Amino acid sequence: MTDDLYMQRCLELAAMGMGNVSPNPMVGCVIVNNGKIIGEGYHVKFGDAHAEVNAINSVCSAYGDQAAELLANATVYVSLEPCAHFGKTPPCADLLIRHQVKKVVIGNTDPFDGVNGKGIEKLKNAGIEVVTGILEQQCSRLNRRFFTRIALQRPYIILKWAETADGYFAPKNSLQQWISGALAKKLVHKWRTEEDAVLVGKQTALADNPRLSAREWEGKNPIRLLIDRKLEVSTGSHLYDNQTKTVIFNEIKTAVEGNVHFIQMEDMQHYLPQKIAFQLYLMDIASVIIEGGANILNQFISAGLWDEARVFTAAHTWNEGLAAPKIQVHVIEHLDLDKDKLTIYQNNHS
Ligand code: AOF
Ligand code: ZN
Repeated sequence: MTDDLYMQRCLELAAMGMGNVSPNPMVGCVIVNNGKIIGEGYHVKFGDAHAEVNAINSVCSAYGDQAAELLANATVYVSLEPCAHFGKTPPCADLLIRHQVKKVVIGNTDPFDGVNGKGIEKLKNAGIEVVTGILEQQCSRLNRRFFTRIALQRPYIILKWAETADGYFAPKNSLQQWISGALAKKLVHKWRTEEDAVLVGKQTALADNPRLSAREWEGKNPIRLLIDRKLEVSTGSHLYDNQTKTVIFNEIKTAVEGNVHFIQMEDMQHYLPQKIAFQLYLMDIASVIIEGGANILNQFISAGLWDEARVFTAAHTWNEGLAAPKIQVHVIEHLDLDKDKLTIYQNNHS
């Protein structure tokens, strides 16, 4: 029970790395001595120190000369198996062994090739007691992007759209009309700060001229992705404004022009979702939100290439227009916003 509580704290800490550590996992670490938390840390930024290093450092700076003795009697809680490899930083398992900690309590084992049980093995071989699987489900939910990337060699794919109460996605004439309200828009901007990339198709770029930025929320802008087979979207549109990196998948050229990266692909009329997903994997993009249009969303749905769908339903009806995409899987969350409803679906890939 106390193990669960400390692991819960690890998860809170880990989540603070959201949006800044990808494609690495979010990891939190708590160090406990004699029923008291003596240090905490988390993986703050991609390429920087791991959670365990920051937690050990926090003990050293708080307790100075006493730190060594306190650590030698400590239990280290960490939401992911301590690493065993020399990556951008030396192995965390070695660090814990060097400080001779008594016990290590772990949430998930790390499926990454360089670790994958080797961290646990190192700790055990050094005589440290190891407990695994604490709050395992919560830990893997937090790092669902990381686990999906490693297991399936593709990013975690989130679909997002808004529809009217009677199931329409866009009006008959192609003029842009907002379906969902202000609160929904803010939430979408928050979501954009949490994922590596946001993707739209040509129709959406032409109809809405979107910026795809997170300007209504504090945080980083995602990489913008556009599928534009024949390069029909005007270079005067917002996606060409160089404000953030934009990648345009097309059949014409590979080139870099300012902040716009063109990636040429073969035959984009067949297996497009599969090809895009693998390309994003190669680009180290661990998660993507697909924001439209209906054609692109439907292609990913038909291919079964999605993990989560976030659907806003407005109160009003239209009676005609382009039908919204349809999915038949289980709902995990229902939320009432000011004007809209938000439903989140999870694809269980069965
Ligand atoms: C840990 N603690 O806080 C994190 C871990 O390139 P590097 O050196 O940063 O290593 C990245 C890999 O290390 C990543 O793929 C994952 O397996 C693990 N991340 N491990 O012990 C941490 N963030
Ligand atoms: Zn590490």
